[in-house]
Amino acid sequence: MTDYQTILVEQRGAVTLLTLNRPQALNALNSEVLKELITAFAAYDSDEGQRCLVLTGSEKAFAAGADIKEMQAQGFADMYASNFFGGWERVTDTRKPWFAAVAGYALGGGCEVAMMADFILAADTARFGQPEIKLGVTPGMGGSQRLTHAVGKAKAMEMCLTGRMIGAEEAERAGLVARVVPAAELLNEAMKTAETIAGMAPLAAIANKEMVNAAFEQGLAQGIRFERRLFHGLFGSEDQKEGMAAFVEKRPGNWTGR
Ligand code: CO8
Repeated sequence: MTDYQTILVEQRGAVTLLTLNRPQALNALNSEVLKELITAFAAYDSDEGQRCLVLTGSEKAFAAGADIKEMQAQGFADMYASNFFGGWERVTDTRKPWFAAVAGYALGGGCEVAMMADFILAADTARFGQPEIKLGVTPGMGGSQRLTHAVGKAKAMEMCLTGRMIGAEEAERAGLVARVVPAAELLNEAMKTAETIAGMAPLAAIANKEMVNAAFEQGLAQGIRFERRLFHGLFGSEDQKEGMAAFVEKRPGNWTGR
């Protein structure tokens, strides 16, 4: 297995558990973390035995943002020439399901990475915010777009303009997180949820993910057409035959991913 410095990767059955591991910097995201995440996500996506991935951090911080110390001295030309942090698209291009299990701080880039996930499962200790304005900058990893899609203009604007953090309950009410669980239960709940997803027909999981994401990328009529085409397409799969036969025969489906 690849030797990672800033993340921990563990396979638990069909679930990949990926833990951000820079405790000295509250899991701040630097170029090394991004490079390792790209490798780990690509390995997950191409491993047929892995069916769901959980991205998590520590009790204190999912991630306290992009690494300010790495960015501090850079100028426009440095950022633009290196397309700094442009590689995150390689994480969001992951086709198979993955979600974020967030405890503690998810700030700036940390909040943005959590929002890249298919959904967020939050501990009651989770705190979300886009405090970049306090550093004289803005979100830069999709936060202004994804946060606004998730919580609407009023709350997104208030959070971006003031840097105010919101707690897990407020985040759930606002639609930012799927579910809040007690902090002590976060990992158990995340594994249970991941195992549920891992137990589903793999092609259907990818198709469900693609069509829900389409709702953010295209208009309603186009999205509905896309959904119908994918739905039709699954009738060319063995797992559709198996899933429907299993229902009629009152037994669990036995998936091949074909
Ligand atoms: N970057 C680098 N180091 C950090 C970061 C960070 N984002 N956050 C925390 N650390 C470090 C601290 O410097 C400290 O290190 P040291 O012990 O060497 O001084 C260590 O982690 C522990 O942090 P604190 O002592 O500050 O811990 P506290 O419990 O007192 O405070 C907070 C916790 C409130 C989370 C505080 O650390 C904080 O405010 N952190 C910064 C939060 C922030 O501003 N995040 C946004 C960063 S900018 C960003 O994410 C932009 C993303 C877009 C990039 C796109 C590029 C194209």
